[in-house]
Amino acid sequence: MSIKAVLFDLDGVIVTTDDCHYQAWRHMADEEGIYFDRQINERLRGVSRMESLDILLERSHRVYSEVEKQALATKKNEHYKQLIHKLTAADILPGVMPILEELKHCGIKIAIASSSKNTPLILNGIGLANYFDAVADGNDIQKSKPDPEVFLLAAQRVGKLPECCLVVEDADAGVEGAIAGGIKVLGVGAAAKNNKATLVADDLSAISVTNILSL
Ligand code: B16
Ligand code: MG
Repeated sequence: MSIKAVLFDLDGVIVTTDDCHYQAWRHMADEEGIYFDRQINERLRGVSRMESLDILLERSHRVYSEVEKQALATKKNEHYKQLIHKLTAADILPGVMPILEELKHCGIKIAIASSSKNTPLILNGIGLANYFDAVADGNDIQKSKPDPEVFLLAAQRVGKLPECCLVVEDADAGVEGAIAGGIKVLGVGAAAKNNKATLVADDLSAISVTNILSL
C-alpha cells in the first residue's frame, strides 16, 4: 500500500529544539545537584515532560513529592520557553522545507505528531502554524511515545489508515511507537542508527518523495 500521509515528529525532526530541552534540563539538574549528561538526555527524546523528569530524578539522592515534581517541571518549561523564544524559520532543520513542499505538491498529506505541549508555540515561531494538514501533540494525548497514540491520532486527523502513513522520528521511543501503531518509520538524526526503522537517513536532505513512495 503506497504512502498517502507523512507524520512528522517536531523536536529534532522539523526544528533544532532538542538541544534547548537538553540545556533546560541541564540547568534544572545543576540547580538541584543532580547528575545529568547527554547520554541520559538521549533517553528523554520523544518522552513527555513528566516522564522525562522521572528519568532525570533516577540520579537524585532524595525523593521528590508530586507537588515538588510539578514545580520542577514548570520551572524547566519556563526556562525552555525562554530558550525557544527566539526561534525563527532559520532554525528549521536541513532538507525539511524541500521535502514538505514536494510532499504537498504530490498531494501527500503532512501532519505533526509530537509529544510536546509547546507545539503551537514552536510552529508559530518557525512560521508553520497553518502549514500542516493536521497537528496532534502533547496537549491531545494521554500516553506519550513509545505509545502509538499520537501517531494514530495524527493519521486519523488526516483521514488515512496507519498502514498508508510514514512516521519521521529522531527518537527511539518514536520509532517504537510508530511500529506499535503498525506505521512505517523513517529514522533521522539520533534515530538514524535505529535498526528497527523501515528506512534511515542522517537528515531529510537525503530523502525525496521517490524514496518515500518506494516504501
Ligand atoms: P514539552 P517530540 C518531545 O517532542 C521531545 O522530544 C521531548 O524531549 C519532550 O520531553 C517532549 O516533547 C515534551 O515536550 O515539555 O515541550 O511538552 O520530539 O515528540 O516532538
Ligand atoms: Mg523528536
